[in-house]
Amino acid sequence: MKQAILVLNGPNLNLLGRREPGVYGAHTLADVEGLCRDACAHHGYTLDFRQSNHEGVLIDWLHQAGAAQASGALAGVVFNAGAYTHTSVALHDAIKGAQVRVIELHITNVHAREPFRHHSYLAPAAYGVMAGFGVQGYALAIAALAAGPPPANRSAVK
Ligand code: CA2
Repeated sequence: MKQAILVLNGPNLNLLGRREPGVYGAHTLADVEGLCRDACAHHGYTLDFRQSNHEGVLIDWLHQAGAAQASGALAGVVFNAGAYTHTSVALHDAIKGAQVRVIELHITNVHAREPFRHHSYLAPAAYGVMAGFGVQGYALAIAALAAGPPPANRSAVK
């Protein structure tokens, strides 16, 4: 059976393409799901694509993802945690606790934006970080997960 890749989207990303197109572009979240589906198919994975505005729901999904990765059913997670990136110790703990391979993803280059977006609570727990490539970053992150196991300098948890 094919492995899955889980793409998680956090708060307000349901507004993509409908507000602030000058910042986030014109693509909707449905468009992003389509490009993720194509990228997963290209690399031989199935796609599980989700969005929630609720921190606890995202935490539950990360826990489930850890179990699915441990069973061999899941290759990893591409996670755009939105503003929770900059606030959530709970999501940091969830990634570590679930021992799940997560690529932190941002559509924009958060480091070129307001100072409050420069810090990520998730990055220290993440397998990798992708930022600033627009919605194509989702396809690039899926390619990174498909590229295989982490190099030796990364811990087993990540
Ligand atoms: O660049 C990204 O992908 C972000 O994760 C997007 C978050 C922001 O808080 C992060 O700093 C960077 C915001 C997601 C909300 O998306 C919207 C889309 C359209 C209109 C309003 C918000």
